[in-house]
Amino acid sequence: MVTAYNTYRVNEINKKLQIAKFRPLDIMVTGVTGAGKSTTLNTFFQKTVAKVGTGVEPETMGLDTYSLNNSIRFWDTPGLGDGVQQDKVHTKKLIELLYKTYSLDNNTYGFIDIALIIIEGSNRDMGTTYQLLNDVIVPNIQKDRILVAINQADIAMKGRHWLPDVNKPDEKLKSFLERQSLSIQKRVFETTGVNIIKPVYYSAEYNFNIHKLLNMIIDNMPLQRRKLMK
Ligand SMILES: Nc1nc2c(ncn2[C@@H]2O[C@H](COP(=O)(O)OP(=O)(O)OP(=O)(O)O)[C@@H](O)[C@H]2O)c(=O)[nH]1
Ligand SMILES: [Mg+2]
Repeated sequence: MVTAYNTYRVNEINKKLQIAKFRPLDIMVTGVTGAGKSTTLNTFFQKTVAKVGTGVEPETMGLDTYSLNNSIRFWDTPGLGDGVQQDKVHTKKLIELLYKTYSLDNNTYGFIDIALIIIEGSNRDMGTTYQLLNDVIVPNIQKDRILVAINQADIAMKGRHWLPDVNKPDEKLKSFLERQSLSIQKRVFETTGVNIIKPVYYSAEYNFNIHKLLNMIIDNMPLQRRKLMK
């Protein structure tokens, strides 16, 4: 299915990539298991089989990639919170992806440009999200390359106050989500020391606020290649 997201702000994206002198933008999508990472990407994009970009090719890492107009490539990753042993394996994979490099003009750069952390609207398993941030994300990628988004806005209040006919939250749920977004921003700062941009809330399942998620990414696209953390 081709959606309008394929062309959404595409000129701006391309302009930024021209300034940055690289393409595509590579985004690692992480979050606890069941947060809706895969659903989010399915909502956005067609799965890509074709390789994207020039010069820099991803190795197979057993991870699915999705791309938008040869401009932004998303890396779907397995979620944490499925058991200690699994988490160890998945954590290793995430860190490997964050340390995946490419060389250009005698410099080495990180392959992943942005880490996007997806949280569930119901706030289930926030402990695992903070663990993910503290153990995997924050030590291994620059703070200004970390974005957080809240999915499953429709069931944040257990399905109450969602208006299915118009596909959006009522005022109560909306203000709940607003408060939640601010409180997550605050708690992320308290727990990890990272001052994230206020998370957008959306519903991948019901295609609500997906543009806002894209806006957050496009507005915060880095204009430089990523140096590796020492
Ligand atoms: N109500 C609702 N359900 C959602 C939403 N997004 C995802 N889901 C459901 O949540 C479940 C998990 O979604 P996935 O996309 O598989 O989650 P994931 O983060 O990729 O999970 P892992 O691959 O296990 O890490 C599925 O049953 C989805 O249909 C949403 O916005 N609203
Ligand atoms: Mg998944």
